[in-house]
Amino acid sequence: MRLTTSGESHGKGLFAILEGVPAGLTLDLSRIDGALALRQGGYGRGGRQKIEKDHAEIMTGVRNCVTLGSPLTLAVFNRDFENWKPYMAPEGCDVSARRLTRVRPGHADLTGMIKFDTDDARNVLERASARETAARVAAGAVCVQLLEALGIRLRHYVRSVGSVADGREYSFEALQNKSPVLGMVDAEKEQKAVELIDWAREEGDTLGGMVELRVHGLKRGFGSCMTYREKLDARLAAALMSVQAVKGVEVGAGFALASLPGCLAHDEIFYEEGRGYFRKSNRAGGIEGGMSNGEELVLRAAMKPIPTLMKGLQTVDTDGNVAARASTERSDVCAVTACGVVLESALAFELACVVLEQLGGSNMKEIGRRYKEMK
Ligand code: EPS
Repeated sequence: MRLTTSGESHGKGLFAILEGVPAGLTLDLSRIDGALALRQGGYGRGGRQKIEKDHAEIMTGVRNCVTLGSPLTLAVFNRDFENWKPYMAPEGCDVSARRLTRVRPGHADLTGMIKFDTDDARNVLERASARETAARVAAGAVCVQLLEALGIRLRHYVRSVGSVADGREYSFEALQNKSPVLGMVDAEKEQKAVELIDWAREEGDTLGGMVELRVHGLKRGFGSCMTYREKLDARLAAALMSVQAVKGVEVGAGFALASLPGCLAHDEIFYEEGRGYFRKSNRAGGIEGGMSNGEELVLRAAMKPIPTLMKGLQTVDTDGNVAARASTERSDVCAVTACGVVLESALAFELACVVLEQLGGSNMKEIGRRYKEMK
């Protein structure tokens, strides 16, 4: 499969073209808008989400809710474009208004201005904005349904917000009970996280956090140890790192493994007649030698705090190169809950790519048959 997204944060909309979706996949279209609504949610979001009510219009590739095998085009139109038309319209607009020159540390503003040779960071930030993730979530919701048709299910939850961390381990089933407020499982921790977000809002500050993602039902043997490009962990990590504001990814016990002796770091192998090979632990996060080993996939991604702080960090105004406070209009205080939805979408797309590359096939029937035949 191949996914291209396009669109600016305050332009006409965000668009996704998803090529290579097999024919014969029945889609529940309401689940696409459901995922978009979840992406807009989470305690700590800013003013933009009050303006938008994201809806994906399916322009191509689907007939009577079933995929045709042709490229899917999904369009999420920006309601806010009405307000931004005078400054964003492709057909002509006032580019001297809404300039951004007090560049934000942590954002694409400064490097983007130099790289793309512009004296207005607006030309860069419009695309660098996490608003782009609406298109990725729309496409991801298709990929989630493709994987589910094979019996592969994804779930995620928020493990930490700022310094409030939930260190417990949860079964895949337990993740069903995460809270709609922040997407955490532990209610007490979530309450503390909500209080921390309230504090950050008052301070004009922002908060990041950690998301854990799980994949249940993936058979062994996806990815390959034979070439570095095919390694499943490398591909999935790259997919998660591609999400705006993500600065770290780990697989299984990840960074903690570096400080453990080998006897505590690996998952010993057992065999029982009828049950086959099994493990009593999953520190590898379901991936050994760059291949799925049949255990649940466990990945974590760390999101940095959003770089638009209402209190404005120290920076330079590129008009005259004088010291200034970084630009602010409105911002999310914390978007870790939304980031979780985006991460799951990015994971679903990349995993669906891996699965389809390995199984081959043009329609869901033959792909389903081949997946069933795998051990
Ligand atoms: C976002 C929309 C944006 C930001 C945020 C995510 O809308 P606006 O710029 O109009 O407020 O709220 O994007 C950023 C964090 C960013 O740095 O650009 C969205 O829909 O997710």
